[in-house]
Amino acid sequence: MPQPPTHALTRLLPDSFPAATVEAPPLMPIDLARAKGQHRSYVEALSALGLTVILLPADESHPDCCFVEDCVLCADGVALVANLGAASRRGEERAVAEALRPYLRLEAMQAPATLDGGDCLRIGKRIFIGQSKRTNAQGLARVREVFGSLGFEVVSVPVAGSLHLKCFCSKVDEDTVLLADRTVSPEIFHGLRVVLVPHEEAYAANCVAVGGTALISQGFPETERALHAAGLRTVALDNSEIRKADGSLTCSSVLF
Ligand code: CIR
Repeated sequence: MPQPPTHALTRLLPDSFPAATVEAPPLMPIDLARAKGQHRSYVEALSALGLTVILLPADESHPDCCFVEDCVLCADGVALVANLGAASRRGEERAVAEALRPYLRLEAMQAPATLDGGDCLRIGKRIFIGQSKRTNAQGLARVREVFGSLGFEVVSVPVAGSLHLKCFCSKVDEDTVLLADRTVSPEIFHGLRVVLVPHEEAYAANCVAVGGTALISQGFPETERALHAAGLRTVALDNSEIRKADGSLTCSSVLF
């Protein structure tokens, strides 16, 4: 079984963050100072989970650079460095890869393969890969090539109507997935305990859980209740400004 993470890689928000790539412009513009404050609280919360936090400097030429999750898929001592699905984001992965090099064996991905880490959900020895606008069949094939030989089963999951797979599901522990109702069939996760979140709270199905504590987005009471009923402690974080840039909680860290 994969080892629990000991480290969290994060990256500061650049001042250019309000120009982040978005599916639709937010109703209210991003408040940069608040966004930075929310990111600081997130980093502190990761540290309080017992993780050693690595904080990379921001890259002003990449407004989305804080969303480090998308740059890499890590499992069992290997980091597959992504060819990011959004052309505007390509290049973000370089600093992330260099920061991981001392800890993990790096593997590369070449075009036409594309992949965003937000489409990658590893639970136990299975890796679920969302097939979205950002992650294509060649990206999936590269994941199979790299991680199949390490004993992982790689499962393709169609993603329509959401940016990434993890916009509506995430790992709670090695036996449990948090999933928003009426997104994909729970059958995809056969053998796992599925904690269901009401469809209206789909955003909160993206949590960062380590050692029985889940960081969740603030303002989603049903999700909090469901996680408590499943035996988890929760820490609710205000993620409202990050959300305006289509970010969730997992996207701002790489756990390894
Ligand atoms: C993007 O569109 O790529 C960024 N604005 C948001 C990325 C969020 N990433 C994630 O949830 N893994």
